[in-house]
Amino acid sequence: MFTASEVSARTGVLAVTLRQWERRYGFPSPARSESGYRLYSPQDLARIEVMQAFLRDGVPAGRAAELTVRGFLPGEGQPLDNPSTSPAERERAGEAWSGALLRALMTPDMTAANRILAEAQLHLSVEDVLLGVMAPALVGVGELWARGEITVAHEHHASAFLRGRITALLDAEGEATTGPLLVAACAPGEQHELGLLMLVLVLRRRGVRVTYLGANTPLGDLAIFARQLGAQGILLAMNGTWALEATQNQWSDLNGLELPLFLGGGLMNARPELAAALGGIYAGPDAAQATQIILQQLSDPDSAQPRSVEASAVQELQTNATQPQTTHTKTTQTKTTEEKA
Ligand code: B12
Repeated sequence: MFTASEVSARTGVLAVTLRQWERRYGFPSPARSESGYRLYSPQDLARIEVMQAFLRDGVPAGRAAELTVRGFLPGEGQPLDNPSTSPAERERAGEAWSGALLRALMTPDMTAANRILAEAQLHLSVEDVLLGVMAPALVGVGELWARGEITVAHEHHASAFLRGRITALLDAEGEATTGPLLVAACAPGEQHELGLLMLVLVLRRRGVRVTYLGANTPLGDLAIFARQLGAQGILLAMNGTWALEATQNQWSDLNGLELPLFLGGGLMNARPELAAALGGIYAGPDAAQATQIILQQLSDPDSAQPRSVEASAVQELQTNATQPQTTHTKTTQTKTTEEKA
């Protein structure tokens, strides 16, 4: 067995880094001496060297730890996560896991849901798991709910489970210490946060520092926070017309920030022109494309769409938004025909 300083001397990894990996990734998992000191086994030592090799290859720390813990070696292709696997094959695999995940969530059988996600994570990149497995399962949940085939309880349970899995991946990824700094929030009145969380994770994996605030964020408070942090940009999620009026009313609270304001989410995907009408930048339909657009914009600010102060698109949508919304707060049994429309 080796003490932390012996491991440091052999591998060059500082004791403080070893403790950080242990805390963040659950690896290495040293035994303890009688007096409480960490003792590393030869296997721990070997894994630390594998982790270092992944890091030298440019693999982000969270992913490197994930691969190391699963017993992969640098350069060793995984069945579906290597360049020789076609996007179509990865898509088909994602669809199969996504269907299985949806069934498990609706049963509900959380042991199966965990197993399916673990398998998917073993074979697909984190991005493919988020966008090809979890996101379609969530869309499936929404369709079942809208057709009155599942209860609000089923939807809440599935959302809470997936939120937990995404935040676990975020924790495992850890925070970069360099790189552009962004603040991410849901617009005022917006409760849908899972898509934005996915984007935060994808961006962090590209070395962007993103501070995540959460659902329903007043824009004035967001501005104060972004200024205090010295952020270089803001991500704002808007998924439905329910968030539009408050966002437009509070938009002037962002005046003077002089930062790119990236907009996305379901509403923006349906009406991309609203982003410029509000005064922001539409950053793309999903987390993968948004990441590219955001990185491009941060490195070349002139590439942004021109900002416009035309509010007519927003006003027109607000007028149409007065029609009744379906509600997740009613059970399937009590939904009226009008609400389902
Ligand atoms: C889970 C869920 C909820 C949960 C959210 C829990 C949570 N913690 O997030 C709760 C219960 C709160 C909820 C509430 C409501 N919901 Co809901 N909900 C859903 C559901 C099932 C999943 C949402 C989701 O996570 N989707 C998956 C993610 C991955 O997709 P995404 O959000 O589009 O994100 C991607 C991109 O848009 C982009 N992106 C996302 N954010 C951002 C931000 C930026 C800056 C950028 C660049 C990109 C970006 O990247 C993401 C990843 O690729 C959807 C079904 C669906 N089709 O999505 C319905 C759905 C969105 N809800 C719906 C409705 C109607 C509602 C309610 C109005 C019901 C009600 N009256 O109570 C409320 C509105 C609450 C509010 N004020 O926000 C409808 C919306 C229909 C419409 N007209 O738009 C849907 C589509 C269900 C349906 N089929 O009818 N909901």
